[in-house]
Amino acid sequence: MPMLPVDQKENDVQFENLLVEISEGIAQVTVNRPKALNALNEQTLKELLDCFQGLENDAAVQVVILTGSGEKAFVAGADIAYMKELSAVAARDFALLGQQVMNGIEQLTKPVIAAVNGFALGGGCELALACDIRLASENARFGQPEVNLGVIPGFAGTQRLPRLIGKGRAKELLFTGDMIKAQEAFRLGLVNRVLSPEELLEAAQTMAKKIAAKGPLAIRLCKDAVDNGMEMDSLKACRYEADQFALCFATEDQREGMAAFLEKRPAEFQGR
Ligand code: DAK
Repeated sequence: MPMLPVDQKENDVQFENLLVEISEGIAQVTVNRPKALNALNEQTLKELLDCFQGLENDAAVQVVILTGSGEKAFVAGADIAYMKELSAVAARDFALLGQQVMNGIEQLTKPVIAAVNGFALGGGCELALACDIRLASENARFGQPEVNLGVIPGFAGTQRLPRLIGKGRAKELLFTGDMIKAQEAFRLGLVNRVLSPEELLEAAQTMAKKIAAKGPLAIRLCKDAVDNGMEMDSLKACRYEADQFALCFATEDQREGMAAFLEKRPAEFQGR
């Protein structure tokens, strides 16, 4: 990870198309290409890959918030100007890079909250889908408009969207390319909550702080149990959960959490 410190804040990291601020265990990553409504070109995807690898390795980071800069867009998609002239081979490389980014976010051992502050279209919707939790501002708009451009989603939207909202609803969005409002996304289960634009980041920070106060190893194992368990049949998934549950008993945090409850005091988790 290019750990180039920016002027004032010690823990912040500098990229061309991302803003990264780290404070009190919470990293806020902002995709910052407002001129192109934060569309994802190759450079931005590479930076996201580097950034999330760095956050994975940074023990001080417990929760990540992902958002877009400006008031208009979270991420308006993969960069159409960049993609227009791609050869089939380059398109495959681009799709693989994008999938690496999305998989890296999904498999991060720390929770990632998407704070969707405007357009989340195509690759932008797929980026939000790779996050663990989605909060949306009232002006957020979601859609998979790839078919309007003569292509299909390339960053696993055909896979994550049906897993999240069901096959029929996902196919409607994927086949029509329709853009839906935040409230409709909420109704479909695509987002967890809808907030006013002014409240969005504050709500994401509040949620992140609440999660960061828990045992980080328990959160990590919980995320792992949900994500991996969802890909197994139910019997195997329950056994997998039992194994992850057992692993908690190898941690100091489990002893601390239970002792704190019995001693009627707040737990002080150390992530060990
Ligand atoms: N890419 C590049 N530039 C974009 C962009 C995008 N996705 N979206 C917006 N922009 C740029 C616009 O071109 C415009 O630039 P200038 O003309 O000012 O230079 C600027 O952002 C402002 O946009 P508008 O002027 O269009 O703003 P409006 O408010 O009028 O409209 C909009 C906002 C979000 C409704 C509109 O910009 C729009 O429809 N944008 C495109 C949305 C879209 O179709 N997104 C999906 C992109 S396709 C794959 C890999 C990946 C993918 C597929 C396959 N493989 C390799 C297999 C993923 C594909 C996608 O994500």
